[in-house]
Amino acid sequence: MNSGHEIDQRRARRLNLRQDQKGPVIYWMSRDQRFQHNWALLFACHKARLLQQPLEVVFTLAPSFLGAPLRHYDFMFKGLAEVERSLREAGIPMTVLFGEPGVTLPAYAEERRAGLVVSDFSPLTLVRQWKRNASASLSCAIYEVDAHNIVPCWLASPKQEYAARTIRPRLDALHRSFCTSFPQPEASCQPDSLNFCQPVKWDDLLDMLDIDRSVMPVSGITPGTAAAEKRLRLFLDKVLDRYADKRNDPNAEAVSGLSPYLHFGQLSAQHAAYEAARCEASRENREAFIEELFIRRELAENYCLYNDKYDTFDAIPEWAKATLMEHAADQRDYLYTPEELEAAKTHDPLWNAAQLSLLESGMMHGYMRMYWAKKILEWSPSPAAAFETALWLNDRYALDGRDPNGYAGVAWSIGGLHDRPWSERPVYGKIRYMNASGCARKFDVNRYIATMTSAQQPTFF
Ligand code: FO1
Repeated sequence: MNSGHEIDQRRARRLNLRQDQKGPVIYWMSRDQRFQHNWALLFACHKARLLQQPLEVVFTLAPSFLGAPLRHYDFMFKGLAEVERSLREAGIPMTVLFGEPGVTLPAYAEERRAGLVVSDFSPLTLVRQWKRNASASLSCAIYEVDAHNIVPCWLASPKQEYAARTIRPRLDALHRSFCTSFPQPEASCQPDSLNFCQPVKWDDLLDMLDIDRSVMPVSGITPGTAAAEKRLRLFLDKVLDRYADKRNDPNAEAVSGLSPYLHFGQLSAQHAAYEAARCEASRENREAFIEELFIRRELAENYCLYNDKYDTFDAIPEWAKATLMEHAADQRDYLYTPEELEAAKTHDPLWNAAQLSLLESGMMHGYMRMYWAKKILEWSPSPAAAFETALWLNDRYALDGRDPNGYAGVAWSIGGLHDRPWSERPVYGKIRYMNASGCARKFDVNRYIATMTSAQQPTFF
């Protein structure tokens, strides 16, 4: 790297025991879909320099991905096309392989006689399966670099943590040495021209996917790293100074709006935290934002890494399972099917408004997500069904769906994950309770309902 930054070797770990060989270096991009502020790409550049070999980036596009509909691929492809342009400007070719990643990646590495492969980190079961399959059949070394978290997930803790208060000291202890600025990615042994590397045909790839095309792209947010940077700047300069006391008011728009960019890796959480620590806002506001962006988010990663049932009711703490099962037969005042909930057709206008914002914008205010999920617990036939329905709706419509934050969020709301027992009541047992009058004490619920149900926001039904 040109700025003397050495990469902290603790960010990388080996996924097989093979040695680096003389051959091209491949960065197998998946989670961190960006050119700047990407430790996996920087590690690959570092290896390419050491081996004096060319570097290339590969994205393996699976025919489908955990039920993601058109909305998510539209956002992801627009971001990836921007990455392709940035890489091309740096003389780094990008290739997209269509098919089962655990098969297409090793086959391509073989064909290219790759010297080594660098992958980025994801705790999700499906992606870990891809990597297990790829690592087993690769004849070269493969590394995994945590480019998504400030503190590498496996370093933060060797086990599932109980709550924010148990992981916070571990993260705080490592924060200073890991939350640094980034060097510029640089590949010094590239071919003179990239004419051999055809531009990716994104539209053709979109047509090849086996996906649900009824969940349409959203219009209110622009995909890609450039838009993410703009949003981050606007948030730090104009919004953060009222974050601490307004972040639980859905009408105040005092949230970062960065979660889709963070989910697709179009923005680095470390870069956001590094800039937040240096902006004008008060210490209280900066710390409140870092708590969400760093502690809460990396606690969610820890949950998914060490609890392989993370997307099921079984993953929740034993005390919560016991209390919910004790109240499983309690009278439910209202019962709705997943389809009725999807259509925002309940008796509760506040809940309907939250669901409409999910349908319409692909986003839901953090405070409303808790209320929204807890009412699904209240209005579903069983806690396990509620867990499933909440994840199904979140992953189908939320731009940041299929993400550790989402799995931990539903498990917190419905299953008391990372929370504690509260006073016992019907249906919830000792799970923390929320209701509309509690919301009304915090913000103007009628204004929120009016905004989300206003005529200019056409509904899907
Ligand atoms: N990552 C990939 O490497 N290949 C894919 O085909 C792919 C599809 C995809 C669809 C929706 C979505 O929300 C994420 C998707 N991802 C894909 C990227 C994704 O961010 C991560 O790989 C996983 O979230 C693992 O954390």
